[in-house]
Amino acid sequence: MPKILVTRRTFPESAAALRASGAEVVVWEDADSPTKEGLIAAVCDIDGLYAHITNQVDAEVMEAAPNLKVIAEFGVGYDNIDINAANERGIAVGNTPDVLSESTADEAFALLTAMARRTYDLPAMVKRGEWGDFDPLGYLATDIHHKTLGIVGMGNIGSEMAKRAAGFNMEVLYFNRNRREREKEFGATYVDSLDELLERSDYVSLHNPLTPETTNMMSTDQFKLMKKSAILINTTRGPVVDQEALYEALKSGEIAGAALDVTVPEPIPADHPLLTLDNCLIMPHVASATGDTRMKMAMMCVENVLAGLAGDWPPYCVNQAAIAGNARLNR
Ligand code: 8YV
Repeated sequence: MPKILVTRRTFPESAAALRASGAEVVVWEDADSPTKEGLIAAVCDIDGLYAHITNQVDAEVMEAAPNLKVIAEFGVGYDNIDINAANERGIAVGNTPDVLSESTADEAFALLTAMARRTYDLPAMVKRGEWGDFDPLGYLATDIHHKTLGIVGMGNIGSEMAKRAAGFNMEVLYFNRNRREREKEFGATYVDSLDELLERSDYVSLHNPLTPETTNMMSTDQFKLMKKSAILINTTRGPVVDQEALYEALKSGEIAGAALDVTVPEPIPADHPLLTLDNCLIMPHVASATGDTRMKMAMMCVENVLAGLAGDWPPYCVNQAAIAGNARLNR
């Protein structure tokens, strides 16, 4: 009987679907994610791993799991998995693309509107009883319509962000490794450098994956290029932004504000300098966290892991070409 480890609690429906396959299913029910040592101990006899962002699935973990055939990541980003190590071992890796694009863009756009129209700070002021007399120059916000949104990374989530911006009469610029045919659907304009996008945008929203090249992609020089009135939105991965440089940029007024769904580390400690700033809004990495979307993601993980156990490619496989191209591996 194949064995599957699910490293966080999951929906009853997804657990039931895994068990219905006849596999033995172990769900990590602890309040905290497994530590590295805990994960290494738990994977020794598993065939399938249903993993989450808090698991660093590296070569050491894979070495400890000689039977491992498939890893199903709960998320579209899989930077927590060492793909080269998986490729070398013929371990198929699946993720959950597309189903979370709209929810993630919804949240990114909500962060944009919260910063622009100050729904992130004024309600708390009202609750504190500090709503003063009417003042034509008081509580001023920033427009969204007819402002420029710069999207970095025009994949599925970036495209959904562009659609939302079009509905708000924004001008949309984007920077991507390749120019996208889909730009016509929402009238987005391609710029061929990040610098140009940063110089021209009133809002900059990050949607590119975390890779060695994009680590600290946004740092002191990039903040200097941005308008002093600009707002940064990050719903991708924390390490894409150099947080010390961001703190300095926000504190000195180099940029006007930032809204982050993702940080380094996660959770961000309560005494982190960014949390002392009035112009920084931080959410606890929840862009995909709606009940409907998380359920769809869970069921995609089920499909991925069960296909892998059956010896098939996971339907949402990220390393099929790499493994299939390696004659040494006889999957
Ligand atoms: C998840 C995400 O919440 O899909 C992603 O890449 O960051 C989020 O949807 C996260 O991966 C939790 O596992």
